[in-house]
Amino acid sequence: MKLTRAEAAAFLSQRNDFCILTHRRPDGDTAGSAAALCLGLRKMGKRAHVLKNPEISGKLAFLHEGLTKASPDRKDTLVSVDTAAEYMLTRGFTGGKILLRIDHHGTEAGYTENELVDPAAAACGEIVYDILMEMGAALDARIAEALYVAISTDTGCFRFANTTAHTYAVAAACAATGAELYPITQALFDTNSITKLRIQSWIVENTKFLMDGKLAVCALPRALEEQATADDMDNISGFLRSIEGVKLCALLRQLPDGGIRASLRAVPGYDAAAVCRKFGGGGHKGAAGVTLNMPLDQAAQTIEAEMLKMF
Ligand SMILES: [Mn+2]
Repeated sequence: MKLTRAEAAAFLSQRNDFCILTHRRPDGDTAGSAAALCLGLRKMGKRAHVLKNPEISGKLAFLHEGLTKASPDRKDTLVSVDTAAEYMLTRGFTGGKILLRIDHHGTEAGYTENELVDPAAAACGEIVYDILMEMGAALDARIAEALYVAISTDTGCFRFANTTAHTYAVAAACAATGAELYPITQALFDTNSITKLRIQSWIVENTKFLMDGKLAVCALPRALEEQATADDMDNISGFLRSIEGVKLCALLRQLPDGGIRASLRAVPGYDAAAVCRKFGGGGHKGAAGVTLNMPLDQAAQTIEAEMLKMF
């Protein structure tokens, strides 16, 4: 069933025990949304945990301190945040009925009993904020930090085209709590490791540009990532899009299990999700992804051919 924000708030208000699920290769939005929802529910006197996500990166780990547990309890209501499909749920999750999905990915078919999916929200964190307000949960500095991580990461620090007045309104509400947001901005958006810069340098030298530089495709060999952390690789596909003239781009990476993950980015007027859907993937128009089971160079050719059709 599709729920409104008020219905989702009522759904959560009626229950007392929660386990919140994040997605694989967790980003700031899923990690921050889960932390904010967990903390907000606890403030309302409920028992809430985030299911431990073994893949959480060093920069995001602070969000889940003191909030996680290794497995859901029988009485827990399972809630997923920012997770578009069942197969994307965190590796720590071994099964169970998810009663509510809170998300902003509009491309996938529902996989839960109830869902609140709003593709107009730049970040899932914006929806979590709305629900907490509906529930009457006051923000505190820690909830504000978590929400700020969620909305700032999914908007590239309020630079992407998905940023709306509501995004800024949530950021303002976060700042109004007195939370220290600058250190978060500095750590997430204004700090680069040498490893990350070396990988970016390799990308500059090895990206294939087509259609007068509007289309860019880069296939990253696994060996290049061996020294890299999850933080080094975070939004590496956004780096390709930042190159002048690039409208639609794809960065392909070899996953440890042998698959190829293609991450696509697009400026308004181009649709990254439409390309990914052709191969069973999904996402947003501006940012989408798909996993392909074929050699790296073949995957790059396959994605490139489909992207060319967009021109
Ligand atoms: Mn998100």
